[in-house]
Amino acid sequence: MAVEGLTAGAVARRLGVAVTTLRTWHQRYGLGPSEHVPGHHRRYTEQDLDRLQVMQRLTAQGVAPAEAAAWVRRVDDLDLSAFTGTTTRRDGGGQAIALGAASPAARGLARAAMRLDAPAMRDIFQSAVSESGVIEAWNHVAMPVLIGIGERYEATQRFVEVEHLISRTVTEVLAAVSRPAPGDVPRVLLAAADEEQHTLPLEALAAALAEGGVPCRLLGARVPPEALSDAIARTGPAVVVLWSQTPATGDPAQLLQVLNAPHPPLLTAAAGPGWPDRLPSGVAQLTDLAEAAQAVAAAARP
Ligand code: B12
Repeated sequence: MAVEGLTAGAVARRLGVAVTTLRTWHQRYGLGPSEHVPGHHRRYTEQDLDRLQVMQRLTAQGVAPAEAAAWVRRVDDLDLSAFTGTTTRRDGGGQAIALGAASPAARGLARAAMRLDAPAMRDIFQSAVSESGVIEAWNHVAMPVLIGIGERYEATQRFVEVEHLISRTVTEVLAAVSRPAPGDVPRVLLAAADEEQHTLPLEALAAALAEGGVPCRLLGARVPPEALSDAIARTGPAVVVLWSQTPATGDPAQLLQVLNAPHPPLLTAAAGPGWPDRLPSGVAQLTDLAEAAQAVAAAARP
């Protein structure tokens, strides 16, 4: 949503508050318009509107305006410069990495994540999935924010709560993508490597496959080798994709075990940045969601 350059009247209408209330918030609490258009009154930017939405929600819940404004400023302090294309020194000495061309929806998601606004996060990501499909929404909305949050965590050792809430929200939206009819037997098995807790990319793959009418079984996080073997023996998949996010979980012995199963799948694929560069021969390496969805769908065709 491009809302750059809104007048006070337009903002008041969007928020359902009086223009005089906006003036009070501006004069008393400094929550005014920040965009300067030469020869005009200042205009409200998308970020100003975000702040005022928080202010409006809190005051509607009975929080005193001064306290609500203090909260809005605290959220501002956490400011996601990582998503706005600027490079700033943050507390903890961390250097935020510019993401430059992040989409407006990604910036909106990042801001909603920073203020722990789960309904807004869900709304933004859900709209992106409905409008552009899982692959676009993952690549251009969820992924830049997740990578940015990872960088902020690394630089500051903070924002674990943001990481958890956004993970939860992304999971919920991806899980809500409608699945193929229950009669279709899944020929695809997706699993995270042993001790691997990162599962969102596999959840995105499962949702992207579902959009294309391909059912799958998603075992989820931390799948021990014996459990993986048992699942393969019991379901005879045509495709197995194993996700490793970090080198700590990327032991290629897990891939060899799949290749050496009594009835190995047609396609054994390693996905994620945790695997070593050299993989056992016979293992395909998947590097992005679109490629993965295409390769898996092709191999799963009966
Ligand atoms: C969300 C998250 C979590 C959540 C996961 C929730 C869930 N259900 O998945 C939780 C809180 C559980 C978590 C835990 C931990 N995390 Co974490 N986490 C993340 C975060 C923010 C996003 C993870 C993710 O989904 N990545 C996927 C996409 C968004 O990122 P990417 O892998 O870089 O994408 C590239 C490729 O993978 C590819 N790609 C993207 N999507 C897809 C999809 C498919 C199908 C394919 C084939 C390819 C593909 O394209 C990208 C460009 O090349 C990352 C940051 C990051 N950069 O990934 C940290 C990150 C991965 N975590 C990290 C760490 C350190 C941890 C913990 C050890 C923290 C701790 N101290 O406990 C634990 C790990 C525990 C374990 N054993 O697994 C580090 C890893 C550093 C490293 N290289 O070793 C990261 C990089 C954060 C950081 N910068 O420090 N984490």
